[in-house]
This record gives sequence, C-alpha cells and structure tokens, in this order.
Amino acid sequence: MKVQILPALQDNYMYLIIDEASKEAAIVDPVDPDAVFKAVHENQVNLRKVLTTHHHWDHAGGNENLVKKFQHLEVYGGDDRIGALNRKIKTGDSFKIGNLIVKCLETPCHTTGHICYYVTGNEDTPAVFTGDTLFAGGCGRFFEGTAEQMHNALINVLGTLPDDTKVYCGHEYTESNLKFAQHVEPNNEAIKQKIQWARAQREKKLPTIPSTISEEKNTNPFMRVNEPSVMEHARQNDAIATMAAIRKEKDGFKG
Ligand code: GBP
Ligand code: ZN
Repeated sequence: MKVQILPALQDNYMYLIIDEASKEAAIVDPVDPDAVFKAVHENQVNLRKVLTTHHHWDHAGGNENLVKKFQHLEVYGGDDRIGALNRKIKTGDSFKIGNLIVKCLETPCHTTGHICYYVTGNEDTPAVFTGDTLFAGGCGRFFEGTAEQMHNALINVLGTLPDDTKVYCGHEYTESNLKFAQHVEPNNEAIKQKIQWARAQREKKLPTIPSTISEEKNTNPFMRVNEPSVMEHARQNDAIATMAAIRKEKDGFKG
C-alpha cells in the first residue's frame, strides 16, 4: 500500500491510497479536485473510490466536482449531507481497493455521521484515516456529540487497533495540539520529544503525518483519559468526565 499525502486549503490533508499491485486507488476527503487529478495522473493509477470521513465542506466539499472529472466513482460515507454520496456505509461494512481491504468504523461525535477507514493489505503495516475524530496530539471538537461518544471512538474503537497502525488525520494541527498536551502533562517526556520533532518538520514544510496508534497513546491527552496524570489535571476520577473536562479546556485554550 502506498499513501500519498496531499495538502489542501490552509491545513487540511487529502490522501491518495494506492494498491500498487493492481494500480487501483482511492482518495480520502478530496476537497481540492484539481490536486487529486494531478496526483492520479502522476501516479498512473485508476481512481475508483472516494472515502469521505464527514460532511464538513473542507472534507466533502470537492465530491460533486470530482465525480464530474472521473466517471463511475464510488463515493463512500456515513452521512446523507455528503455531496455525491452513493455508497452509504456503517460500522462493520468493508470493501476493497484492489487487493487492499477497507473496514468502516463509525465514530460519531465531531459530526453524527463521521466514519474512520481502517485499511489493511497483505504484508503492509495497517493504516487508519481518522478525519476530524483523532488528530496527532488531539481530537476534533464535539460539534454533534458527547464526551461519552468521543471516549468510545478513541478508547474502544481506534484505541484497540494494532499499536503500529499508521494514523492519517484530517488536519495539520500537531504543533498546537501538543502545546495543549504539554499543558495537561508537563512531565510527559514523549510529548516533549514530539514537540521538538514536529517543530523541525514544519520548519522544513514537511507534514507531521502519519502518526501511529502507539504514539497517540503516549502523547495524546484525549487518548490518555485513563491515565492518573490526565485525570488529576482535569480534577476528575473517571475517564468520560476527564474527556469532557479537557475538551472544554482546549476549546478555550490559547497556546
Ligand atoms: C487549531 O488550529 O488547532 N483550533 C484549531 C482550528 C476542525 S475544522 C479550528 C478548529 O476548530 N478546527 C476544527 C477542530 O475540530 N479542531 C480541533 C481543536 O480545536 O482541538 N470545520 O472546518 C472544522 O471541523 C468546520 C466546517 C466546522 C464546517 C463546522 C462546520 Br458546519
Ligand atoms: Zn470537521
């Protein structure tokens, strides 16, 4: 499996997923159809599928124009508000990109119909495309859901994927997320080191993506709501109340 990272707008990412054996490809959140068109031709692949994480315009806003450029595209998603949707999916559904297997995971909270896509291939390290549910070092705002739902998404769904799963998220927010993470856990060494690394990447204009599930378990306060250090910071004694408290704090946090 090859994943090409395509930056879009201010800080969004689109991802071109390629099964190298069959040259079949899918695109995640193609908000900028022209850039997708260019990447598809440069890679000489057959674009067959669109994987939409959620209906927000900076993720789904390119779908209608993309289906005009490429015929017979299958457009996947979990929300009727997604443009050009023709494959409505739910948890447990799966489909293929050539030889790769894509498993759909419902993670409602940022939006009600949010889907993460878990992709595996024969000899490959697995990958998960997390949209605005899980970011490197953070999570999406709770626009249409609750702390209990985000806890379920991060701890029970994404948190039970293999530790080495590569995490491809919807935005480049890593530096600002890790500033908040450090505020929550000032003594966390993994956060300190990742801040240095993220800063160096961004100075070189390189992405901080992909992360991995294990890196997130070590640095992301929203995946660490069961850790005593995070609970103490939030002055709570259960994981869901901790999730609610740190999300509320981050909503008003100025680096
Ligand atoms: C930052 O730079 O770290 N504070 C952010 C940027 C996702 S985009 C602004 C922001 O709030 N971004 C959203 C988010 O969830 N951030 C996580 C956080 O702040 O911790 N969006 O574009 C956002 O989802 C959108 C589009 C929102 C349509 C609502 C509608 Br309707
Ligand atoms: Zn969003």
